[in-house]
Amino acid sequence: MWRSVSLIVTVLAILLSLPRIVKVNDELDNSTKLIDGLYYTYCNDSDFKDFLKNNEIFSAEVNQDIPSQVVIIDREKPRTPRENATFLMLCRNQDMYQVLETLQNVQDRFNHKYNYDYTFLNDEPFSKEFIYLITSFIDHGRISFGSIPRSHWSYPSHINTTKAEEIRSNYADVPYGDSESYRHMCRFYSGFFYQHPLVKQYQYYWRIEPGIKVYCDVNYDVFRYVRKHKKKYAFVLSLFEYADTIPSLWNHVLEFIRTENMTSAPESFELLLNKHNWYNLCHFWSNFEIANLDMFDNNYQRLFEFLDSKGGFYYERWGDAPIHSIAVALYLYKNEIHWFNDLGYYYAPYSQCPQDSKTFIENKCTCDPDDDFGQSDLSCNRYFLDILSN
Ligand SMILES: Nc1nc2c(ncn2[C@@H]2O[C@H](COP(=O)(O)OP(=O)(O)OP(=O)(O)O)[C@@H](O)[C@H]2O)c(=O)[nH]1
Ligand SMILES: *[C@@H]1O[C@H](CO)[C@@H](O)[C@H](O)[C@H]1NC(C)=O
Ligand SMILES: *[C@@H]1O[C@H](CO)[C@@H](O)[C@H](O)[C@H]1NC(C)=O
Ligand SMILES: *[C@@H]1O[C@H](CO)[C@@H](O)[C@H](O)[C@H]1NC(C)=O
Ligand SMILES: *[C@@H]1O[C@H](CO)[C@@H](O)[C@H](O)[C@H]1NC(C)=O
Ligand SMILES: *[C@@H]1O[C@H](CO)[C@@H](O)[C@H](O)[C@H]1NC(C)=O
Repeated sequence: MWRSVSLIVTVLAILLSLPRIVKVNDELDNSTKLIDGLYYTYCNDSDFKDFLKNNEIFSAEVNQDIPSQVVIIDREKPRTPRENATFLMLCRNQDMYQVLETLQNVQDRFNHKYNYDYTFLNDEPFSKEFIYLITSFIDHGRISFGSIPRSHWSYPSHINTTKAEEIRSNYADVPYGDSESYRHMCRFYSGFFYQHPLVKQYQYYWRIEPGIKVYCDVNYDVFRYVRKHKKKYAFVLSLFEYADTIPSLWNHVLEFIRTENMTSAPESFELLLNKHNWYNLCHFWSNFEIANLDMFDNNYQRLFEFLDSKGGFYYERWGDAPIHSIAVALYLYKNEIHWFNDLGYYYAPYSQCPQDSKTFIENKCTCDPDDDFGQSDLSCNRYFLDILSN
């Protein structure tokens, strides 16, 4: 008897803790409540504090298939017209102050003029402190916080975790080679981020990370640019992958191409080929991406699932950057790929600094043009641009 009561209580608790639309603020336009989650329209600091205090912003239950936390905060009403786009950042609660620094930079150089939304994802629920500080910092637009479903940040069932652990302990000489969470992160950014309900609210995203810098003013709407010019993937920096992280990747890609019965080489495929017709190790550096989520379509999904089934995210250390680059080379036309040459950008240890002095002065850049990684032999940009311009 007591056992069944406690079972019912447990089931009820689980049901109640699932995210669903909570009427926090009736003023919110119904049409903007597209997904299940906790919605709040910001009015002032004390009201916001009450909201955080009085609402269960995360459930204790970690759900396998849906996010256990979805919190959506609107800081602007009515919304000004803009592209269907968001900044996207994956980070941890303890990154909070570095996140603020990134936001200060992005707001100052670009977004105070355009008021694009921000979307934050985490493999754990965001803390109230994180949500409070970040929301207080961004005074326009929609700010979304969400956790990642467990199945999108864990081993798929075909992986032998003992074997994976053994491999990691012998991988320490490769950057992040011995890290388990880094592998989950790379797999998440390869095959899952675009399935997150918060990301699905949008058509375009600009990926940012804690610790990046934007070195120059961005005096035009980059999202408008990519839509108007039908760009699907835009980059700033590119480089060579560590061969040790992807020993079997290229073989699997070739096998995938055969199973897909692709008869002729895709137009952009040569971006990734060396003179022996093998992978040149070049990839777009994916900590910066401005892309159309349409590129993560059924073709992409088949590519990801095929590669995931080979186990290389765990038995090797495949990064999301080569995976995205392979998809770009397989599925996009050259004129859908864009290099933002006028952006100043830094992510440790490399930067892009505009070489054109007019751009540099007009956009108030603060980088040293001689530090531009695009000029280095370690960059693939010159090779890429040569191919993209033909
Ligand atoms: N929530 C969460 N975010 C993570 C975790 N590991 C990495 N990230 C985020 O994933 C992104 C990339 O992780 P980094 O550790 O910075 O990897 P990286 O230095 O960009 O990797 P490289 O570009 O290959 O040098 C960043 O936005 C991190 O904040 C994690 O365990 N949890
Ligand atoms: C929102 O939806 C509810 C119930 O579906 C309805 O009663 C209400 O009038 C709607 N509000 C607006 C602003 O459309
Ligand atoms: C904050 O907003 C709430 C709800 O609109 C209002 O009741 C309250 O008086 C406001 N508080 C302050 C300090 O402005
Ligand atoms: C998993 O890997 C370990 C270590 O390589 C091996 O001993 C074990 O037999 C494997 N298990 C299965 C089920 O294949
Ligand atoms: C933005 O794009 C997404 C994905 O295509 C779509 O579901 C959503 O309705 C769009 N939002 C607006 C406001 O047009
Ligand atoms: C490729 O061709 C083979 C043999 O004709 C066929 O069985 C298979 O379904 C095809 N694959 C795709 C993805 O079309």
